[in-house]
Amino acid sequence: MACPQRKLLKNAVFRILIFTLIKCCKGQAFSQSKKRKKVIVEIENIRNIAIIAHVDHGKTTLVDQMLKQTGVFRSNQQVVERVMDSQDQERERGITIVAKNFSIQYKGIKLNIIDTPGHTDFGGEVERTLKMAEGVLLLVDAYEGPMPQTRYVLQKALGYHLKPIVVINKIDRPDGRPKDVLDEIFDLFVDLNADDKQLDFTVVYASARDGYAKLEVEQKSNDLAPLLDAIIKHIPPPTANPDEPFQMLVQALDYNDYVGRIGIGKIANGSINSGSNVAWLKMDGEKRNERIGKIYSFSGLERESVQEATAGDIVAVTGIENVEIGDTLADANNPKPLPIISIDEPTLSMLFSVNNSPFAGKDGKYVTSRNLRERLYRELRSNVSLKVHDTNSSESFHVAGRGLLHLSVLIENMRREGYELQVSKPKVIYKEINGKKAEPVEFLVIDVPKEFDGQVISLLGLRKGEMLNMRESNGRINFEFKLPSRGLVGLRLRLLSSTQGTAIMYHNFYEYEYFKGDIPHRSQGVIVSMSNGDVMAYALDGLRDRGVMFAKPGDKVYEGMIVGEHCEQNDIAVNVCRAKKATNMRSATADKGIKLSPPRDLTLEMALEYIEDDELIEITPKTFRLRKKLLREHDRKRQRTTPQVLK
Ligand SMILES: Nc1nc2c(ncn2[C@@H]2O[C@H](COP(=O)(O)OP(=O)(O)OP(=O)(O)O)[C@@H](O)[C@H]2O)c(=O)[nH]1
Ligand SMILES: [Mg+2]
Repeated sequence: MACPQRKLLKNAVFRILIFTLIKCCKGQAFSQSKKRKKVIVEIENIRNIAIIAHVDHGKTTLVDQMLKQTGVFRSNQQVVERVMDSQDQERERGITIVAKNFSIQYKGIKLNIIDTPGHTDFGGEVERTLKMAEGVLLLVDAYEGPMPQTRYVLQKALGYHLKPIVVINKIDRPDGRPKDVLDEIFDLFVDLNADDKQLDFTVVYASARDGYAKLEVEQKSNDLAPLLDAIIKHIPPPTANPDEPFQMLVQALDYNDYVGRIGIGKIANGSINSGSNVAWLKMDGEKRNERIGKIYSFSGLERESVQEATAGDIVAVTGIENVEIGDTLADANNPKPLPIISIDEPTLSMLFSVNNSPFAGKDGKYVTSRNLRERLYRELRSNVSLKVHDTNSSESFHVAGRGLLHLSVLIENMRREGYELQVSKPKVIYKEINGKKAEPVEFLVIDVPKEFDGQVISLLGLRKGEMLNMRESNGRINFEFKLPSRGLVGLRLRLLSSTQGTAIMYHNFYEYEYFKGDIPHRSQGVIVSMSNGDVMAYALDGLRDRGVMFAKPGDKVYEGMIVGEHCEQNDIAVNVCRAKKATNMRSATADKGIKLSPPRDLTLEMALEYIEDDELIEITPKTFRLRKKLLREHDRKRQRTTPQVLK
């Protein structure tokens, strides 16, 4: 008896032990999963901030001073102005085109900062980077006050529930009006339906140029410490769950010859070690297992290789060759995608096609449709608000962007890289709303001396502009209009010429509204070359009364190339290569005595605004030329007489 009893007891004790063990484990697991959900921690030693503003309100200048005053540069280091504007076109045009990350250390806290562009055409850059931040510095010029792009970027920041600090910049300006500007900013917040918490924003007054900031206009200050302190105090630290599986949304890309493609983003959860395996979750739903290479953390303007990075920090990772903006990198065992960034749609499109002019292939390295296609699709990887589509012809591609500058910066980059191409007149992108045709409408601000108010009103009236507001101060009038985007084409040129160059004009996309009816086209025709050869001074002299020339003696032209603007409505074809009969010397310099007015110098943007539907711009690495689509006068005449099918 004793034996079986002992066996039973042993069994019972064993069972109880197992049961307790299972319960314990279960309990622990349960409390761990409970803990996992609860552990949302504030990463106290990090702040992620985007600097946003209207164009030229001083973002990049403020960045210079932040870098200088927090010891990123050596004391004797020679630093160029606006150091973040590192691309060629950024330095030449004096504007920021691409948003960029850097970091500074202040009082033991790492500030990851993003300098963003202020120009409306690069709004997509602001949108793509805002999700990396928990707060924004909204810079507003102490004289100009809130402008169209201030409204746009603030609206986006409020939409993402980012904490704003308002920085009224350029308070060194003698014409500054910081108190009024603060009222205007407050009104803007109200207008954008900011909630009570958002309305309770902190205000800092600053001179980015002179490197100081203060909390009251009357205070004295020698440095940016009040602004940096305000950032630490008011911008919330990132919150994340370091114990959750790793997740990071790729929000920017970079490339380096040694390591290849680099994905940049904020680690939303968990942590990652260099060389570890991750799941690469593409936007189209595809999932791949990959091994990441190195991890870099931002340190000043440099990137520092780190072994491990944790939630809340903004990092750059290598090793995933074709990673794209919008992809998620996630824990290999528990892969979950993060929400994709939504970017406003493009409003303007044009056709990019292979150069087929008589001068094609003379300057360019990349001239084929394959070259063109590959380059355009490559651009999509980092230019988030651009769209490219094939057309029925293998020679042409639809390229859509957020404005003329957005597209012309791309064209200019391609030209510098050695591409040849032709582009057509930019067209706005129509939509259908409630079964009716709708078009993009811009919010437009024009500032002119009082004596030119009549010109502004009549110019805008012709283009279906609708005045929203008109304010007079210091002898200038500030107009606010709603205007179909179509009406912008050529407006800047006309406005400047009718206000003796004194008008200031800013616009940005407002919304889609029902089609507003026809807007008159270019009022003048063009002068077209009817021959191939060198432009002769003698020939231009004979054409003085016919209009303004774009070409000058010695320029090479071809039949169908546009060489000037006709003073009347119709186009004319002329022989600009005609030489003096007596000498018949076909040399442009032979006509020494002739004094011509200087030709009209068009920039690429002016040319894009200028051309009509039957015209193209031919772009090569060395130059650009305006041309008719149909080069022969005979073909153009035939087209004019062929009845057009009305669409
Ligand atoms: N007087 C004065 N001028 C300033 C100040 N801050 C910037 N500027 C000038 O304003 C101009 C534009 O400055 P940026 O720093 O390039 O402006 P931004 O906001 O980065 O411009 P985008 O990136 O193109 O939108 C430059 O000529 C600066 O020198 C300031 O505090 N006072
Ligand atoms: Mg800038």
